[in-house]
Amino acid sequence: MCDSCGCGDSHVFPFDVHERILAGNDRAARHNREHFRDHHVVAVNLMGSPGSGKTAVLEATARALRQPGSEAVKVGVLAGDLATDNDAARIRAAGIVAESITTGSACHLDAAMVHRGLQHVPWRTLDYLFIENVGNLVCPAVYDLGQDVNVVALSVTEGEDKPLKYPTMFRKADLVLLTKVDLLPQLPEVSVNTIEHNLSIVMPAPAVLLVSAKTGLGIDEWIRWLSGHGRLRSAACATGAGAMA
Ligand SMILES: Nc1nc2c(ncn2[C@@H]2O[C@H](COP(=O)(O)OP(=O)(O)OP(=O)(O)O)[C@@H](O)[C@H]2O)c(=O)[nH]1
Ligand SMILES: [Mg+2]
Repeated sequence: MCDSCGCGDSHVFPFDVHERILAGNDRAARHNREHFRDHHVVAVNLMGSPGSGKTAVLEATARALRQPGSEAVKVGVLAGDLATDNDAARIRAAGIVAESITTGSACHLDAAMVHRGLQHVPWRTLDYLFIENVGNLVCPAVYDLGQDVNVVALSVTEGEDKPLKYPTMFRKADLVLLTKVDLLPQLPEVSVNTIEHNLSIVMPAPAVLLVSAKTGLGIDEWIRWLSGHGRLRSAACATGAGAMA
């Protein structure tokens, strides 16, 4: 149970109290968004189930950005976690500046937490700020953080029906990263077509990339997709990857 939102349970917080919490969050999110716009930082809210591969994608992104032509792109991470610094430590080890936002009992990040987190990363100097949300397919979708784009990591091991069962998050996604595709040969019962079909039912503008943080498959495409949303465009062109249409 999340102490701050009551996870939408009207026995914990009546509807009007929950509405006020969200209104306050929206104000803080607008403030964050103004910061990001003023400093030309593209903020990416990376969401998904626990263990869907969010941190692994960020590690793979860090590795890809070390390639010639991409080093000039400045990237940082705020990693939401209930209790540990594990994810931020992994990302720092991969060569990207990263700090944890420790939420305690909260099952999602909110805009005020992100604002406080900004004090610990040199965000004004970044081209991209990735905000790895707490692993959860429900609550993070409700809280605007001031991000420019929402990305959801959905792993091939989670079940083909997850977009239909947790539509709110997928409805808000600008992109779904279908992760751990290197495992597909071991999962003959999993159909990528079915997952894509289910995503097409709930996403207003379906956009899916198949990636493997383990093999690196799809990571260039992911970086090309990011290039369509900010300054990675020039780096992608420099490496011959080209800009996303
Ligand atoms: N085979 C394979 N395993 C992966 C891949 N990506 C992540 N994993 C594994 O999946 C597990 C979870 O990955 P994480 O990156 O920690 O997942 P996460 O979404 O950040 O997890 P939380 O932050 O706890 O929600 C780890 O054991 C990873 O090694 C992948 O592309 N292929
Ligand atoms: Mg993680």
